[in-house]
Amino acid sequence: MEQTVVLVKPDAMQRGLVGQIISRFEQKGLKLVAIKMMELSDEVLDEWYAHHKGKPFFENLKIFMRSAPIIAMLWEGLEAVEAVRKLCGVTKARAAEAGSIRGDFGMSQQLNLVHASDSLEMAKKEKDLIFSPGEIFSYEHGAHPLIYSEEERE
Ligand code: FUP
Repeated sequence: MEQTVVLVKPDAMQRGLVGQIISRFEQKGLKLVAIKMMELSDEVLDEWYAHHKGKPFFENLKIFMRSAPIIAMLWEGLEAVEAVRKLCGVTKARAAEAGSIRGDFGMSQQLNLVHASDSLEMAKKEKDLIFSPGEIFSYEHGAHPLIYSEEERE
């Protein structure tokens, strides 16, 4: 099964939305395998947003991402990268689908509440940037037989 990284960004932390955001992933049937509160360093953010380096919003984006601690999580599930991106909604929150996290809680393109890995390759890179192996847990999810068919669990 795939693993994908989610960050609860500083705006969602400050607005007290951590519980509601985590609930979305739990309710979907994803399995939480790592979670921690942390501050992102300038170096990590340079790596994280390397594809935006040099763009006009880059420095402000880094300032925003360092304005409060964040919650980092690793969620596991079948085709989890795509499923989690859908739950988050498109980048510009005011255009995001109602029902998605950004669609339900936000209006901004930068203060858009959550980050989700955009590919399996990025998920692996982001996982290694954030978590050490000892912080990632392997366990049986008790509800899996009610969430996936037998073939899907193989
Ligand atoms: P996403 O994968 O949805 O997080 O979106 P991107 O990788 O395109 O953008 C990463 C972050 O850059 C966004 F969450 C917010 C920020 N951003 C801006 O601040 N302004 C922009 O014009 C585009 C992105």
